[in-house]
Amino acid sequence: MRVIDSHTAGEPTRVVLDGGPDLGSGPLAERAARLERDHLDFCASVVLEPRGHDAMIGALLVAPDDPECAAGVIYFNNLKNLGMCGHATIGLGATLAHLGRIAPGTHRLDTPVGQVGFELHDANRVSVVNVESYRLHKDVTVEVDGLGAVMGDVAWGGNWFFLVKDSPVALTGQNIRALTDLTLRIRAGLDRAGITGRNGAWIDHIELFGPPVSDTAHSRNFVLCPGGAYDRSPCGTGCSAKLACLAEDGLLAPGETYIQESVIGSTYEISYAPGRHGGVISTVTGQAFVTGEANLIFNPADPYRTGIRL
Ligand code: PYC
Repeated sequence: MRVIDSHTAGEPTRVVLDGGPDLGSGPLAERAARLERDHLDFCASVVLEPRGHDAMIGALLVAPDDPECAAGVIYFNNLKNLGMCGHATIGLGATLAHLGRIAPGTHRLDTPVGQVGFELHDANRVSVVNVESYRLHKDVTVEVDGLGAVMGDVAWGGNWFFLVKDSPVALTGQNIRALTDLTLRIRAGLDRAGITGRNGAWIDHIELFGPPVSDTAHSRNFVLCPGGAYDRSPCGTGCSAKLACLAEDGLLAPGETYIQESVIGSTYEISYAPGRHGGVISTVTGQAFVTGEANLIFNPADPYRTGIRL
């Protein structure tokens, strides 16, 4: 199986070029559901140790449903497919450029949650134009073990997020464990209370905000991903969810640039235009770097060929 690794603002992506499971044809949402139902061993084997690690996001390249798109892509971690993934789309743009498959300019991608656009500015810099993002609920209170009531918004940015404005724990590298523990408890509280996204969807990403460290940034975040790892980047879909909230609260005008900093200090430039259904169409710009090209080997005698799963 041929893969190309990259990182976007510190967050890793592994693009699977060939050798992945045959998911058939048709809408990407159906193919992504097949991946999650029948091929979780494949997903875990690509992204988990000993070949990967828990922060890694896989990107399975497939034929697009719409031939106008540069590619179809299904993002996944070890647990599930991700509807959309901002950092991995930036990583995929840089990877396709590295392979000589695309030139600078605008391109479209088919994803399970709809088509997204991206602009390749140069070998590393990519702007993603995400699916329409919106806030579903404002100021939802959730009871969190060991902490009490925490208030946040529920918003869609291509994945479901619970966004907490003022993190009760400082957003520093030294606090990663405490932040991970806190966000896992917030997510458990949401699950207990039956608080979900639209149509009962699991809110699998928790996003905490606090003051930025850099003078040029507007905010810093910490994002818990579905598998329990934290996002090293400012999280593209999390930025889209946040923009939907800022727009609805009248705190950011269309076209205005906002700099979102991650817990490791990497940044995205983000902005939005009004969407057609009352939400926002966000643009997330960041840099990705290819870090390796590899052939993954799956030896039937290897007891951990499908990843270490405890
Ligand atoms: O950038 O959208 C994103 C993302 C989701 C999970 C990890 N990164």
